[in-house]
Amino acid sequence: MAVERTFVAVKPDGVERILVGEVVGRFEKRGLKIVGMKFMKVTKEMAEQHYGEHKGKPFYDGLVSYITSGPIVAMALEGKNAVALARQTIGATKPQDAAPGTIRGDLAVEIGRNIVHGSDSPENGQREIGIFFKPEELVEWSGSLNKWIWE
Ligand code: D4T
Repeated sequence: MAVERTFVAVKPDGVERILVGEVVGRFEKRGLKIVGMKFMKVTKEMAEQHYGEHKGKPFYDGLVSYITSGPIVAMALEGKNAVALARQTIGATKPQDAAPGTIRGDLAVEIGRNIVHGSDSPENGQREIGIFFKPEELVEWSGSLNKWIWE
């Protein structure tokens, strides 16, 4: 399995609810390596680029105003199968369908307040990291625990 990168963000509701540490900790403990992280406001232009595939859908305007309503924590995470592992840790989009033990299954109620975002493919991971990070903001480092996490 190839090493992948995925874009994960703690959305404004997660920040407002003081869940940053809880959410970031779950990815760290899962074994995903942080290679980029910043606390930031999302501009309307970034939101429109990020959620371009949803333009025209009934929830689009609400989605853009929600993601731009307050600060987020943007992360680039790296690991074998990082996209699928992060999505599994996050849980189903609709919190009522998300399994207990997942972030949304444990902490969220509404689809429009679902705490966290994770890329849905390695291609989108690269694309979304490119929207939120400049290349020099990404850090290459070899975690000393990697040999205990990856075979
Ligand atoms: P994100 O992108 O936030 O990780 O969500 P998912 O990958 O799990 O889900 P998605 O792309 O289908 O939806 C993006 C975003 O839109 C919100 N949404 C979605 C909503 O408010 N109402 C809806 O009916 C749907 C389908 C939630 C996540």
